[in-house]
Amino acid sequence: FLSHPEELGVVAVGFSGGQCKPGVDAAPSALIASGLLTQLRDELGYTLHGDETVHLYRDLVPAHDPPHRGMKNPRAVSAVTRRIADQVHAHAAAGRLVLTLGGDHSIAIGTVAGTTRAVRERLGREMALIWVDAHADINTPETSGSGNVHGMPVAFLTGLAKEEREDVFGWLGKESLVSLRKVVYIGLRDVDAGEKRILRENGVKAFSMFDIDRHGIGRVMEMALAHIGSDTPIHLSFDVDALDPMWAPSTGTPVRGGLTLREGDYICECVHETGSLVAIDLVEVNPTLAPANDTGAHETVRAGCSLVRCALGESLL
Ligand code: 4U7
Ligand code: MN
Ligand code: MN
Ligand code: MN
Repeated sequence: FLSHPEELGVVAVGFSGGQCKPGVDAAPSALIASGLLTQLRDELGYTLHGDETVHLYRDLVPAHDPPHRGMKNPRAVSAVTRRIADQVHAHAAAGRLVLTLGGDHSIAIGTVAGTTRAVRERLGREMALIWVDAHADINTPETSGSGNVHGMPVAFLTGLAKEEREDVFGWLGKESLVSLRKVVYIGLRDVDAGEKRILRENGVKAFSMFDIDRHGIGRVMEMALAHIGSDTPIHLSFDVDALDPMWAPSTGTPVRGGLTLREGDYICECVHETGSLVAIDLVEVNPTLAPANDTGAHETVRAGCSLVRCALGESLL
């Protein structure tokens, strides 16, 4: 689906407004400092587009941003994700693979809106979305208990959550949405009651940790990709908290009983192997959330780099 599969558009997003813990905005610099982009260029042979500057979007964050429908920082998250959608769209429209380094998971409202629009324009097709996460991130503003938008991106991206006001996600038009039938979850283990109802009522395809234990990650990936169908462009949105805190402790909402690093890498390898990957997000790495003198932040960054390299083909012999 890419006219330039060896060209990588990189968008580094230092944004944390989709949740309340500072520090997740420091992830892109930490990932880049640990050599991720150099490895992609020198070892995997990608041509990188976009500078290594981490975008902070300070000009888009309003001074006064009171809650709307219970959402926290609604105007800031809306304006920043709208800008990200344009950045990602520009790369995808040029036929490049897009790598976005977050940031909290609210930024996927922008990344997925950008790719889905480009895929529709360039190929006239619908895109599939693989969401690897401990959480379903499908709360509507009304079902959310926290008001944190990083728990709502899938609801906005599938049209389950709608808003008229342009400055609070009203800019998301039909062309930016993904069909719920094309969403597949992997790694779920902390899903709110309201979210379970939404998943059930809409028959959303989801592979929880229970399914991974029952069938093994190999069979789960077969079933996940079979659901999407071959010959469908894929956007992979990887929340590092899908990994067990043993591998990725430095994240805002860790949940025990998660994927091993090897299972996470395998998911990324399988998606790479399809040849249908159009974009990947790596989100929710928070290098500041580690006990002092702990190696947790370093390990989490290393795990994140490994996931990205696997999605971009490092394991090919
Ligand atoms: B993440 C939560 F209530 N569901 O809505 C919520 F448990 O992007 C967590 O997956 C959301 O890290 C987690 O706030 C968002 C909560
Ligand atoms: Mn840039
Ligand atoms: Mn999560
Ligand atoms: Mn998430």
